[in-house]
Amino acid sequence: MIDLYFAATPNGLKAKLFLEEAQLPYRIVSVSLSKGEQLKPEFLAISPNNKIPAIIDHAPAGGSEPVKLFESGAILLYLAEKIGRFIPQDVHGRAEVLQWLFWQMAGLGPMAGQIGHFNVYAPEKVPYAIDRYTRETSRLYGVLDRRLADRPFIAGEFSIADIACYPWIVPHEAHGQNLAEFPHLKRWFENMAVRPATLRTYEGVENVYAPKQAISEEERKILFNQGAKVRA
Ligand SMILES: N[C@@H](CCC(=O)N[C@@H](CS)C(=O)NCC(=O)O)C(=O)O
Repeated sequence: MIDLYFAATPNGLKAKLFLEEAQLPYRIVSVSLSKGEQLKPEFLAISPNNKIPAIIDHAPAGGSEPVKLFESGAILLYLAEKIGRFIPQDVHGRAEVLQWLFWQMAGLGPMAGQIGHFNVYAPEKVPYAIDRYTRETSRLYGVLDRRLADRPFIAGEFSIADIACYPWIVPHEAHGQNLAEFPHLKRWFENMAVRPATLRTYEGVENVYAPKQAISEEERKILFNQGAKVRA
């Protein structure tokens, strides 16, 4: 059994999408980010970076003690290796997947996250930041579009690279991107969207960049005003 510490954000959805694709038994432990549950000592013991997703694998290979893991890329790689799926075994195929997984973790996620923040959550419009992150996100969408021009999935076969990227393309409108400008990416995105595991993952999930009600000052402090000191 795997415990998934989860909130329905792109990074949280990556881990859920993997578990649905793999059909591994898991249970969701909801972490309310706006209430600051990610800052509680019991969560920090699993995820010292105070961010979701995190997992506890209660049945790791070799029957050892439970494994605790944070960082969505590490989680995807760990789980793919655990079940021997969604990452090829051969050296070339594996290298392809790794580079695109790390590209998502270090590029697409952080940059798209910033433009989502400045477009939706920032208390005032900051034109320089909006311009910089819109352009960089657009560049990254372009990289992915070219990559997908001659293959159905990012690393050839379906892999954790696709699982990592998909939840970060879902909020393309909040990123200020028009998928019609990225035809190969659009085709991949539409194919990914109708996979049974994707449908199960996103069932009942609200758009994280369209909060039903504006966030309160207290929530804003918890989410966007953290410093080096952890306040539980
Ligand atoms: N690099 C991390 C980023 C995780 C992340 O940014 N999680 C956000 C939600 S998408 C979070 O937990 N934010 C809560 C906070 O910053 O307090 C990963 O990929 O797991």
